[in-house]
Formats: sequence, C-alpha cells, structure tokens
Amino acid sequence: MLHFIYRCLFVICLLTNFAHADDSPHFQIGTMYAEKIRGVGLYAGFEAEEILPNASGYIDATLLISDAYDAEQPVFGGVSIGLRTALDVPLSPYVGAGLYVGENEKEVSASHDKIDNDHNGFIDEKWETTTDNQLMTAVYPEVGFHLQVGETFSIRMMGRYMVSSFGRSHDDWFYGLSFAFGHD
Ligand SMILES: [Ca+2]
Ligand SMILES: [Ca+2]
Repeated sequence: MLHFIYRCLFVICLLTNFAHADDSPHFQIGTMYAEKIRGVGLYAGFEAEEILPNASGYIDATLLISDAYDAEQPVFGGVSIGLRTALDVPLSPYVGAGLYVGENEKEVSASHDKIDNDHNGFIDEKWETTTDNQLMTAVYPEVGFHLQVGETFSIRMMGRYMVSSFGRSHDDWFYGLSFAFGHD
C-alpha cells in the first residue's frame, strides 16, 4: 500500500512544480460514498485554476475501497486527474470529467514460478507467496456545486459516475464533499 502512496505523492509533486507559475494550486481534500457498491473514496491533491479558459484541472491521490471491486483486497490506491468548469462567482454549479487509475495489492501463491520468493535457498516451496497487483481504471463525468467561502477556503459538493474497467455491474455514483484551501 505504501508504494501506491509514494507514487501518488511523486505525481502530485510534479504537478505542483508544473502548476506553480502564475496561480498557486489549491490543496484539496475530500471524501465520497457510493451506495450500490458500498464504496468509499478518500482523496487529496491539488487543483489549479485556469488551466483552460473557465476550467480548472486537478490531480488527486485517491483511495477507492469497495468489496464490489475485489472482495478480498478491496482497497485500490491510485491517481485521479480531471477538468472542471469554473466560474468566478461565490456559488456556482459546475460540470467536469476525469480519469482514475489505481491498483490493489494481494498476496498470491508463488509455488510454481521457479523463483525462491522467500530467499531461503529453496525454490518453489509450497508456502511461497508473492505480491500481485490488479489494475483498475475508471472514467467519470462529474456534476456539482462549488461554494467559495472567503478568499482562501472553498467547499465542493459533487456526484461522479465512476465507469469502471471491471464492468458495468461495478459502475456507480459516488457522492462527495471536498474542501480546498488556497488563494485565488
Ligand atoms: Ca524458498
Ligand atoms: Ca516460488
């Protein structure tokens, strides 16, 4: 799990440098929930304004947890990137779209891979295991409201319909709330 997080932080650092030029990106943190697949999402990252005219872009390190994705290892760690419309008014509806790429991590049997996985000098003992990662990607449209509170703080309420690479029975609406900090 840690290497997911390191990888995500690395990507965020890249974006922070990239987006540093004019407007400093806003730090955002959020949570979301999907009823049908009993999914929970947690994310943190940066949103940069005016990546395109009247549009902001963001990148978040994102954990998605649902036993509909994987009953044994339901925690997927990854990255979300996306774009949202942005109007310079205190309360505004917005639309957006994004992409999620993540993976889980599971221990699987490694008794037939011709590798000494536990480094004890004997190859393919029956208890040897190795780590396997299952990749999931999802694309999503997003709709919601953005509320600017003062100069440095904003709240976003949103729904995103996550269309999963695992198939249509894994698709669901995630409803979320996020908070962003930073100057315009
Ligand atoms: Ca061994
Ligand atoms: Ca082995």
